[in-house]
Amino acid sequence: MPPRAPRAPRPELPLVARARAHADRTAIAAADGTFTYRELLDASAGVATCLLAGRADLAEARVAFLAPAGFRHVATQWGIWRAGGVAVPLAVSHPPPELEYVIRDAEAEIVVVHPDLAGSLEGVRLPPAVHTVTTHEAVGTTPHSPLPGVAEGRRAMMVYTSGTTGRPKGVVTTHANLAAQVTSLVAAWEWRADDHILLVLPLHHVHGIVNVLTCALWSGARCEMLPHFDAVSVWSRLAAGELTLFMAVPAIYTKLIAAWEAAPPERRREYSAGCAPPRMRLMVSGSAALSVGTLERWRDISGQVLLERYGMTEIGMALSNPLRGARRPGFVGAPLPGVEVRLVDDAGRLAAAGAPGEIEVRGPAVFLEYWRQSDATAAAFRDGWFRTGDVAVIENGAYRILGRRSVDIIKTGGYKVSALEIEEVLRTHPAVLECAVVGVDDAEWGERVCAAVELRGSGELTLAALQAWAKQRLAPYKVPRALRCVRALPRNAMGKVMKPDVAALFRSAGSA
Ligand code: MLC
Ligand code: AMP
Repeated sequence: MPPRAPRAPRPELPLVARARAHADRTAIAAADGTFTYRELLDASAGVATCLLAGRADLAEARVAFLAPAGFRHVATQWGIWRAGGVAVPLAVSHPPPELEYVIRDAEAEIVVVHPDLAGSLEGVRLPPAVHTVTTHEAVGTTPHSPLPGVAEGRRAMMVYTSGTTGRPKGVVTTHANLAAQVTSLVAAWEWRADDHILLVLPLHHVHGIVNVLTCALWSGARCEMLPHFDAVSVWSRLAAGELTLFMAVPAIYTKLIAAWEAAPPERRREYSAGCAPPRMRLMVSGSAALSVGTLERWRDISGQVLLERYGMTEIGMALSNPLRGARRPGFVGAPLPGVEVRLVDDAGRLAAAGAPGEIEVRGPAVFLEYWRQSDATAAAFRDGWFRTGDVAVIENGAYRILGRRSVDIIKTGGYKVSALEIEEVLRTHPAVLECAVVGVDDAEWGERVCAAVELRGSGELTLAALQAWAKQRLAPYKVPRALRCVRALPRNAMGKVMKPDVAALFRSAGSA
């Protein structure tokens, strides 16, 4: 019998292969303990074995998971990847209807849930075929090899994002997309194994998942996690003087500034000293526009000039101020390594020099597709370029974001929400005949979600009652923060609601 040809080596994900080189370094420090890369490799192999349940490969089955930031969250994410599945992170803050929507839309085959959050799933009507498992069972499974090889072109993750049409869409990224997003930032911001970052962002969006967690783990760095954002806890970790990196949305910097201002002088000195270079080497802001006032106040407090960058779920990060060299307040810098960016006019022609245009992005970091929405995917691209819907201008080589093409996209606290999606839910309230939701500029949150409502008959509605009702149905950051009950919404001659006039209702009367 002729000798058997040696088997081709199974492709191992670069993130996993790289972790082997850092086996004894600390990967995660969180409420559930401090863990090395070796422990992460072992635990994620256990998760993969559990999810596979005897199969050779999950073959891109979607695995939704609901776990607080911590070791088990990360071990589950890696375990899904190592088993050949698609990781669908669920938001710890979401009420049952939002969780159910994602689980059903993604057609998740398995839901992994942390026991502390099992209550959140109680109100979720899971399709009968869905199999649930706890993070503890999964992490505690004895790993057995071999795990499947996972080629880089395969689907890796689905993050849900709101758009101008319909309900949130699953943004599908491949392992190659994720690697491109990560390597671009690792190069631009010079991530290294002795970096130590504090994660305070939610783990159902790319800012937390890619820019903080995955960049850290790709680099052999230490990712320390807080279960949720709390300004005083963040300041005390900064004050300890151990961190080298910090990344957050502008609303978080605003809250940190307020907490610093509320602290006694001695504490303020400790807080500020903890941000001092060279140990703290980079503080980044993104996901929403950083006001020059916040940048300047942060510089006064911390001595750090925030690096502002621009990105999107579909593309990872596209534009960044430089790590070395001058950072221009009010600007988001230039294209990151491996990312092509252009500005185009309404007809899709390159914008004239100095003229505003829509940002379009191309490159290996750009997502594969919206899950099961081929029309929306096709509409999102023009000649191979992804259309972001954001408008910018280039001045002296740096991009400045001017706004968005659609009034129906709101950014609040760094979260993107769709006015239309909120309106659709509000219309199901028994007292609401018609409504219009707008984002109103706000110094603390960037924009606040505000709702103008035409009531049915002689009904009454208070903001508190609407909020209590909406919280059961919508993510907390989609719940309206101000309400105006009007006899008739402002409409044009065609009967279309005029959103700028709706927003004016809130500006003129203050918020409440
Ligand atoms: C909360 N509150 C709000 C609000 N969110 N009020 C107005 N607008 C909002 N958006 C109120 C609550 O009702 C509550 O009020 C109080 O604030 C505290 O609520 P909380 O839920 O405890 O808030 P907190 O945990 O402090 O949340 C704030 C935050 C959070 C800034 C930490 O919003 C956050 O984590 N944002 C980051 C989102 C993110 O990661 N985006 C990246 C997407 S990816 P009361 O009266 O009840 O006390 C992306 C691509 C890219 O954008 O480029 O990165
Ligand atoms: P998301 O769809 O949640 O990924 O959010 C992406 C959107 O956030 C972008 O399309 C922009 O509108 C916005 N965004 C991200 N970074 C910035 C920034 N630095 N300045 C202004 N807007 C930003």
